[in-house]
Amino acid sequence: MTTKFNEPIVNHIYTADPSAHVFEGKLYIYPSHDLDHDEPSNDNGDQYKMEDYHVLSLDGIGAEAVDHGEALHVRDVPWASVQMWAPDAAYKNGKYYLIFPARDHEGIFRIGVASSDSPAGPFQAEPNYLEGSYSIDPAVLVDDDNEAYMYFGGLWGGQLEKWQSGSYEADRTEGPAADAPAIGPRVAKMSEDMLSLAEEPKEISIVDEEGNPILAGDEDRRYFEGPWVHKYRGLYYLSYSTGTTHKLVYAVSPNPQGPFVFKGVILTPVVGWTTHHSIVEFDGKWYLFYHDSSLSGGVNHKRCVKYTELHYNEDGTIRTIHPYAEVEA
Ligand code: FUB
Repeated sequence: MTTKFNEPIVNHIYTADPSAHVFEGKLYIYPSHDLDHDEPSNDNGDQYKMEDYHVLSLDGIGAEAVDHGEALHVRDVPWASVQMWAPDAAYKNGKYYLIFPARDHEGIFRIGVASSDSPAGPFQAEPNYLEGSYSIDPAVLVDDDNEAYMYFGGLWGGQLEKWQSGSYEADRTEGPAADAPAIGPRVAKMSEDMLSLAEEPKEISIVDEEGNPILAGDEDRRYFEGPWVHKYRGLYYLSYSTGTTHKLVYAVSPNPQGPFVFKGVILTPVVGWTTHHSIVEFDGKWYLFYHDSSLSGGVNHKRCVKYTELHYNEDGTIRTIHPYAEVEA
C-alpha cells in the first residue's frame, strides 16, 4: 500500500491545527490556514495572522487530499477582527457546525459558530460570538447521548492567564506560581441548537495517578493549548499540547468533564514551536492528525498537516509516536 503517513497532506497552502472527523463516510479535516509572510514572530503569536479557513477531505487513507476552497473568511464574521486560529467542526441535528476562535473588535479572543448543510462548507457565521466564550482552540465532542461539550483554552497568545479571576484582565500575563496547580482547559455544554453555551465554562482538573493536581511548573505535563477529547472503550481521553516542552500528551477520565488522570506522551516534539492535533477512528483504525513546519523548512507560522496511525496498548494506554521514525507501509 502507498502510505501518505507523515507527509504533508497538501502543499499548495500552509495548514495547521487539524481537527479531523468522519462525515458522510470520508475524512474531513478542518485546519487553520497559515499565511505565507515573513514578518517577525513574538510570544503573543502575532505571526499567526490567519484570515480564513479551507476544509480538506480524504476519500480514504492514502488518498489525495481535496481542498474544498474557502469555507469562511474573517470579513464575513461580524464580531471578529483578526486571527482565525484553530477551528473544529461538529455534526448535530442534520447540520454541520464550524466552531472557531478569533479576536473580537476589542482584541479579545472569543469563539464563534458558523453552520452549513455540507461538511465542506461554505459556512455562514452567526452575528455574535458564543456568549461566555473566551480564549482559543475550541474542540467539540458530540457524545453518544447527543450532548455536545466544547473544550477550549490556550496560554500566552491564547489569553487564558487573563481569565484567572473569571473575568478579563487585560494586563494580567503571569500564570500561577510554579508550585501551584496549573491553569486547566475549560469545558462547557453547548445548547441543543449548537448556537450558544448551555452553561458557564468550568475549569478542567488534570491530576496525577495519586490525584494531585499537575502543577504550573511541571511543563512536561501541564496544559498549554490545543485540547481534543475522544472516546475509547467508554473512557474520555483529553489530549493537549504542553507548549514550551512541545509534546502532545493525554489524560483519561470516566467523565467528559473530568477530572482527568495524566497518562503519558502521544507525540514527541515536531519541527516548529507549536504542536496541535486531533484523534479520529476511521474504518476500524485510529489516526493522529498533527502538524509540523517541515514544508517551510522550520518557519513556525508556516506549517503543514500530516497524519499517522495511532495504536493503543491492551490496557488502553496510547503508544508514543516519534514523528520522524520509519513507518511501515
Ligand atoms: O494556529 C494558531 C495557534 O497555534 C493555535 O491556536 C494553537 O493551538 C497553536 O497551534
